[in-house]
Amino acid sequence: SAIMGRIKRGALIVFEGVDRSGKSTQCKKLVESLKKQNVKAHFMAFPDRTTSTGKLIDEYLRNKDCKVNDHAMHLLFSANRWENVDKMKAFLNDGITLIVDRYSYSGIAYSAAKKNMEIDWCKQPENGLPKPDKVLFLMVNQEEIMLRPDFGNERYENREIQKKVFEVYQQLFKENDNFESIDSARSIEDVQVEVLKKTLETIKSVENLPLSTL
Ligand code: DGP
Ligand code: NA
Ligand code: NA
Repeated sequence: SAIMGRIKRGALIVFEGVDRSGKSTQCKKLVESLKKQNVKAHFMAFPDRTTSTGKLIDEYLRNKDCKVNDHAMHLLFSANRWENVDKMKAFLNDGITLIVDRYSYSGIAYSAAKKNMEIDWCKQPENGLPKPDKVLFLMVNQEEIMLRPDFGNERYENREIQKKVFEVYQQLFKENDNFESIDSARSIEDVQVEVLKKTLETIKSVENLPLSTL
């Protein structure tokens, strides 16, 4: 009723960046920070390795010898996002802000980085997914990251691929007005202060606006 008023929707906040740029750490801290301020928030990560498509994706990422057609693999990653759409919309409509570790832009960047994969083709299966209200792109020194001891375990973790992935991300950055660059070469705490500020601003600015689609 008019007296009850509408529930203000949650914001869809996505973190993007190359491997080991600090996304997961920042996402988890951000959900904690928001909850401390009594802002309803929920963490999600893509690929979601727990679902049936996620198990295939996990096998593909961990086993570099696993050969699957690149186009088929792209659609599988996309399906993994589509599987979660109803859940995402339910959270947002309940006024819960979603903090998401990777999304469609990872899908486009990592697939288009491959030979014979065109960026425009890669964008198509993402059409119609909920559009992020803000994409926080974590910027780091790639050379430094690749020296870390835990770098290099999974399929895409090599210099050549990461460089191409970054190039596609740069193009996406130019094309999308929801992208914001965050200097992730600072301390975890300093980065967190900035992402919390951007997130709170975004929540406020979209709470009465409808969710749009990619
Ligand atoms: P993470 O769990 O965030 O480390 O991501 C796993 C890896 O999968 C990472 O190298 C990025 C890549 N990735 C994430 N989403 C997609 C996608 O939609 N398509 C492709 N090809 N790769 C993806
Ligand atoms: Na990774
Ligand atoms: Na390509």
